[in-house]
Amino acid sequence: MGKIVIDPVTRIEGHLKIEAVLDNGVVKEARSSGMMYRGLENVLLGRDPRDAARIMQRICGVCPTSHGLAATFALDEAYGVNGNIPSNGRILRNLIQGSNYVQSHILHFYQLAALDYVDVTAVADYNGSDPSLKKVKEFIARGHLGPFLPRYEGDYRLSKEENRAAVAHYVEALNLRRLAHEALAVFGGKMPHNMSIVAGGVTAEPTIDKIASFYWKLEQLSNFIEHRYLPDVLMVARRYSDYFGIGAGCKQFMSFGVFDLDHHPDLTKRRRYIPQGIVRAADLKLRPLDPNQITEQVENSWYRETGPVHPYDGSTEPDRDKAGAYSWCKSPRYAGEVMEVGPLARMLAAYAGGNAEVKSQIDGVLGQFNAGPEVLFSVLGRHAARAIECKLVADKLKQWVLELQPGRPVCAEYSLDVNNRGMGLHEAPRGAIGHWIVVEGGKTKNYQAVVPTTWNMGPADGKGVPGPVEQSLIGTRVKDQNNPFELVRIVRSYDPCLSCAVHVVTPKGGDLGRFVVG
Ligand code: NFE
Ligand code: MG
Repeated sequence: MGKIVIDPVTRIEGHLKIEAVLDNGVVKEARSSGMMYRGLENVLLGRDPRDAARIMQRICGVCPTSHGLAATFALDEAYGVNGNIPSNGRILRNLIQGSNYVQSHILHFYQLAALDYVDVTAVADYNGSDPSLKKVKEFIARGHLGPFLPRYEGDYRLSKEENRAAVAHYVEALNLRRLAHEALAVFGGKMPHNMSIVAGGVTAEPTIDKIASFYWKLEQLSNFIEHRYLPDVLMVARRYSDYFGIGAGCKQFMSFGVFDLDHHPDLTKRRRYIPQGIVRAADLKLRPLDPNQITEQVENSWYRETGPVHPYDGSTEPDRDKAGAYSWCKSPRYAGEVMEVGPLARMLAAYAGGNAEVKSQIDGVLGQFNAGPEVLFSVLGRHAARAIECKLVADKLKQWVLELQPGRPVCAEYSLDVNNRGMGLHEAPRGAIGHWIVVEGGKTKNYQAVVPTTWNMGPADGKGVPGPVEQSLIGTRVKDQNNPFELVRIVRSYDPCLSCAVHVVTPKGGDLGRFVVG
């Protein structure tokens, strides 16, 4: 028996610790711990509810748009405008959110995950004229492996030329990510933390020059995704094809659906480009989602015990001394069950829901590997799903921006003085995101957010069932315990973001207590 502790796992967002107990080189037990308490607490209580769409974005600089939009969907319902968002408002929300997807997926592959497969030191003796590679070579010559660390040794499988090409794309990706931020800002005002998405619609007016500017940026992004990102993922998949059989996880998937195609007031009935629902590996059927089945529990989390509670009734009272607890993440469950969320869940939902574009892309990739859908439940399945989604979303954005109608309304009117509540469900780049707000006398009375990384990285629940990442780690053979490539490749395939997961909003106020972390 041996134990591997990776703390922190770097090249992700936020502070994550992974512990794996090995028996004969195979992971027998695994723990995923959110290690940073953030304390973005209590700020919404008693405030104008509309502030949620701005303040909740501060949970995370990577996916603020998703939090802003989840808050806005909840506000749409609370203000009773959820059925009359103008078409321009709906489309502009999709464009702002979609730009963030594209940026986030490119970031995940190149800057975060690729270096588990691409050996950056292949550039150390580069003598050619590519300016990006010359720059990286200078970095290495100064003795700085800086942003490329940490790296393990012994399982880099690409040729020197492949490594160098991928490193050049790493640098190119930085520029393309900036372009995606600029695309978001065309209608969102700025990134991070857009100022445009508000209850009722958006504040940005579509104009011909903005439409052209957005389209041109997406054209370049779509080219990069098609000619760099997708081929690079496939190259990694060919060289590391054993990772189609590693990191399966819970094999139950949930999507809240994203990119509205109509204005149905009920979010569970709204038509969305990526559909809502539950998919299990066993039959790949899309089943409807009942938001009342969502609960969070804190059996193994550093919060005062409450049992499973629906987010409308949720609370967040830290208890750092709680016996047996090991994470600042809670354990969200759907109908009491673990669910994996993220691009793989969404692509499976779209695949099972009969989306022809998704089906053709996924079948195309599977065909290249002579494999059936079962290989999708894996490290490489997650990377492939993310890249395919990135391509499809970029292409859709180009189509949707041309559906805008300059001069037509972007926002609906509504009264601020309400007693109501609202639920905002959609999908952040990393998966299903939900915000729940209770408004009384025109002020925020209660607020809860349940986010993707909590679903994926959360600890075991009260029944002892481990979270999705923990399940992915258990049963994995680690070839070299000093270089646990398998473990970090599994964890990073989920694209974890701990700053999203440990946001800590206390709905009822009160003392948050004293914290000792570490
Ligand atoms: Ni901080 Fe986030 C996304 C959300 S993940 S990146 O995508 O919500 O928990
Ligand atoms: Mg929460």
